[in-house]
Amino acid sequence: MISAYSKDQFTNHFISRKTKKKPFDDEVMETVKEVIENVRNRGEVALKEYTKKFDGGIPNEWIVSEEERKAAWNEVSSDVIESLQKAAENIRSFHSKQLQQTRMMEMTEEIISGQLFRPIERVGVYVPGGKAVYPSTVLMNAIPAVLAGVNQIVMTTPSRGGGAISPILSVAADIAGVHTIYKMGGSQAIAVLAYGIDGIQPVDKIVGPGNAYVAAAKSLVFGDVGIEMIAGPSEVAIIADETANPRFIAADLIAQAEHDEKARPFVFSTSQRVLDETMIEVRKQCEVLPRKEIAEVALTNEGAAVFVKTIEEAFQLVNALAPEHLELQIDDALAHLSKVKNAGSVFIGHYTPESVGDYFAGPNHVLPTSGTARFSSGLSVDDFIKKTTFVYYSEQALQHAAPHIESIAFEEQLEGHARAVKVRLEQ
Ligand code: HSO
Ligand code: ZN
Repeated sequence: MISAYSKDQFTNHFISRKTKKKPFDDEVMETVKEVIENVRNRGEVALKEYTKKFDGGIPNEWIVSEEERKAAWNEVSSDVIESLQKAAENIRSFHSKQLQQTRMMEMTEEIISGQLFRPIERVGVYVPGGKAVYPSTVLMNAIPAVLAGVNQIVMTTPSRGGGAISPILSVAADIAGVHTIYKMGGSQAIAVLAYGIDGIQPVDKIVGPGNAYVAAAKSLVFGDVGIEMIAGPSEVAIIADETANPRFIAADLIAQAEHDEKARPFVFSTSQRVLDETMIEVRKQCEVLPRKEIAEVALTNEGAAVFVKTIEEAFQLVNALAPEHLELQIDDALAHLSKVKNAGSVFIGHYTPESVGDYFAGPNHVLPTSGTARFSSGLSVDDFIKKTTFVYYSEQALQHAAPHIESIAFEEQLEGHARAVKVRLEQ
């Protein structure tokens, strides 16, 4: 079901930037442009029209009430609540170590310089509410914002036909520490987060996943607000050697493939036997998978199995691919970690499936996709922090620096810059 690719075929098909697909097409972009302009110009009236059309009904209030948030807890089983709380603890613990204090770079009598760390004031977390309802995504997006000290964290998710939102998303929002929840979805919700409407203030940064319409909307409002990234289809690259268990590899490829039809499951192995047995296992395990239809499409259309001569060759390919998730199902896996140059998150050894990280271990599951791990990182506390630099010079320090500042200023033909120094020293 998964196609075999040679090293070169894989490179041409999956790594070459020329063959890379866009995350949304022009038609989606045109529709979304119109939605955003309408919400921007006509406010709540337009929001109501689109909500009726796309969510199937208009809620009485845009904001989820305290009573509704309390009631949601009775609709979720206590086991699930306990699991979400444990996961939240791990995510909190991992991310709290990312926090940084205001930093001094230089501190003498004459010169002080450093960096101030300040949280973003208002953050909006978009959470899909249709086919995919992921409370784990609420935790992953909101907890780092809470830890960063963001003053107002709002979450928005579509109502179900104008009624309540998904109760488990509401419970996850409570566990994470989300302040306000809106019952709005789609590109119209992104427009409201970016520009506000009467009674709803705009935010400074929007994070969270969504379909092509939400992704297009985020890319359009970027600049007026911050966004964390535009996520493409989810990927896993598994490096497997002779010691790998084909049942484990198959299970992890399928876990990736069940996300959606465009998800990309890749395996690179130094053992043809492991690859062959993995293919048999994939078929077998797919048979009894509830989301079999989706997984099969992804495995068949997007998947790849690549035979490599050495583990080094596998790392070369993977570093060029820069996958969102990388699994090392190899002997003494930890010793190979230093070979990873480009990857969103790495899962080390035979007993660390990606699911550990998707839900529980603590690292974030919002990760760079489509090769963007070459230059960017997964969501972290840093995404909710601004770093403001500061500098202090005494009169004496300015005197010492003056000739250098002046000479560069003259070279740039910015006489005014030189004078701003001179005027102070002439007194
Ligand atoms: N694998 C997804 C995250 C996720 N998995 C959510 C299950 N729920 C992207 O990293
Ligand atoms: Zn997942």
